[in-house]
Amino acid sequence: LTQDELKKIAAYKAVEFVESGMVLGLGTGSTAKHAVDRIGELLRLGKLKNIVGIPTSKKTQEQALSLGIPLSDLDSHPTVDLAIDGADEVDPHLNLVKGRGGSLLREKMVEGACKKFVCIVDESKLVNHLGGSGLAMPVEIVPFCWEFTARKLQNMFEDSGCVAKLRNGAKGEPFVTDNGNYIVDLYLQKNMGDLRVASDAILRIAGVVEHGMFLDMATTVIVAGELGITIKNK
Ligand code: DER
Repeated sequence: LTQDELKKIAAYKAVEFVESGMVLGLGTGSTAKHAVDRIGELLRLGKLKNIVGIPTSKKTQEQALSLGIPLSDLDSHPTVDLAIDGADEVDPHLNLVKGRGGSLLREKMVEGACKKFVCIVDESKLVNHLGGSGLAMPVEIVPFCWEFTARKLQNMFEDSGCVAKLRNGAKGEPFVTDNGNYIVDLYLQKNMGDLRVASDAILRIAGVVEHGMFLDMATTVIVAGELGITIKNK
């Protein structure tokens, strides 16, 4: 099975949790894309009714619109019944790294407003410790004096061998999020110790908007692997 086929299997399994009448958080990324497609298909077939989608990015909003999924926002629906979204890393406690697709702020707002957050991944996303795999730990920051903020982040985790890099777009310009902010990716040589301590320290930096550690947020993680599907509950 290809990685994308595994993503689709996990996504379709998560959509089995969707009931008619639900207010749904619609995730962002290649795994969540399959879930949104499936929801659109079930609505078209009449197997799901009265769904309201709360998109976690402009990209997902466009996809949902093209599928005819009725959309709204958190102002109108401050409580969301169920969110389905992917992740970049999942640790044994169901803590996540998200944001390598650049949508972490709206994802965290929507998923933070959910009664249930079902995370969908292929088995390659499972790690023992968040942020220790040498891949990016995204932090959304304001563009104003971004270097000042990036340097503070890098220095904060120098013991973990941290390198902070501004994320660039296709043409080498700074990547700009849906919210008009920049993203600094933190590359760590080893994990950042106590995640809650690290999370609080990052959020205390004035120029930081939000980071990609989703701690104690997923209620269920659906993992699709070569040997089948595993469902992990909090
Ligand atoms: O950017 C995000 O948070 C996405 O959910 C991402 O982390 C997962 O994307 P993928 O499903 O394309 O791997």
